[in-house]
Amino acid sequence: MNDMSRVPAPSHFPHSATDTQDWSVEAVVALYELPFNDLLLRAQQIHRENFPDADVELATLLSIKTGGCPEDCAYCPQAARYHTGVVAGKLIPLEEVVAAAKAAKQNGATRFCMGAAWREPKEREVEKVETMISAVKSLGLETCATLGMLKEEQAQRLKQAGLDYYNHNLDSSPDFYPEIITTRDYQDRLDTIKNVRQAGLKVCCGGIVGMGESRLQRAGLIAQLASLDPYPESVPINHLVQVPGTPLDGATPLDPLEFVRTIAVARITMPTARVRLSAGRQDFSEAVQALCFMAGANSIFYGEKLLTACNQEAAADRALLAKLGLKTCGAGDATGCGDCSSATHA
Ligand code: SAM
Ligand code: DTB
Ligand code: SF4
Repeated sequence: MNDMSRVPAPSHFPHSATDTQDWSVEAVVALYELPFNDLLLRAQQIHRENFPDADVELATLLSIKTGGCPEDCAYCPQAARYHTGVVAGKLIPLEEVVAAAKAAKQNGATRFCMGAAWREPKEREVEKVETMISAVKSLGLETCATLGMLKEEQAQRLKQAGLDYYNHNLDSSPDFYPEIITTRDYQDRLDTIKNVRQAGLKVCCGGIVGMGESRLQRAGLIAQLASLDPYPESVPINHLVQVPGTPLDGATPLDPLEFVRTIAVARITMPTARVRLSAGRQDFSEAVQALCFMAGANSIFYGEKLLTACNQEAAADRALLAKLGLKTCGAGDATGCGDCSSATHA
């Protein structure tokens, strides 16, 4: 049953990060429960008010340290304890990172995200990643890294090396989280996000849906993200990539329209964020992905590979964006897409 009285009127929605408000789980559920077209209309209105060009950001991922991770994230093919066929490697050489970043830029990506299968980086690892960040930044790409838990001092060092964004996901709602991960708790994640903010880095933080959580729990994730003060500049919404050998392989698939609703709710509650249609996108038809863009998604992971799993082919992405008449953020422009022209999200 729709109860519009629980949904803030459009004029009361926050329109910049300075307007960050506490989103109750109940208010987010009320958005989810709107008739589909009402939800999409509202999301698209808010999207256009904040992103008049409606451009799409292309972010390319590279795994700089694959597999062998001591954590027990039930979705993750890189956890050493699951037998997924992912071969554990060492931190890759700088030259490989630079070559991949050059190729990503050549293909039109504006953001380059380096991921490592660590619980947290050691000091000498931070040093090596600093060198990688500086090299990627000097190519004129926006830089992002996801290395696990981070102390404030480490975040400061990465910032000084040229890091723009740090990705650290909340992954799920606080109540569902213990069913997915037991080796670090929700507060550890919030602490890392705080450390990243304190260091002056921009935050990339989202989660995964399709892990068997309820709608209430999806709303719980979005309420947590939207109530971060300020909310993240980038919000990756991943659709579980089911990997044989992980405990979540075989989870009941999410209704694709529920995924579209999740994108719309993220857009409405975090109006100036780049909402990224992230991992697991290749499971959705072009029509569903088009609905995600209508719902306010304005970023994608772009390139044949995510970290270890396959992504939609870059050529297929270019064809889809062309078919939909969607522009991408300033390809080849060192300033990236100049997204979030609002002061706090610049
Ligand atoms: N090890 C670091 C950490 O966990 O913070 C960084 C890399 S980790 C792979 C980054 C994120 O990828 C996870 O938090 C999760 O949201 C996402 N992820 C990992 N495996 C996934 C899967 N099978 N499907 C969807 N998203 C996944
Ligand atoms: C995020 O939210 N999704 C990306 C990125 N941040 C690092 C990772 C997706 C991983 C999908 C499974 C794999 O490739 O191993
Ligand atoms: Fe390790 Fe990150 Fe995978 Fe968790 S998500 S097992 S911390 S690589």
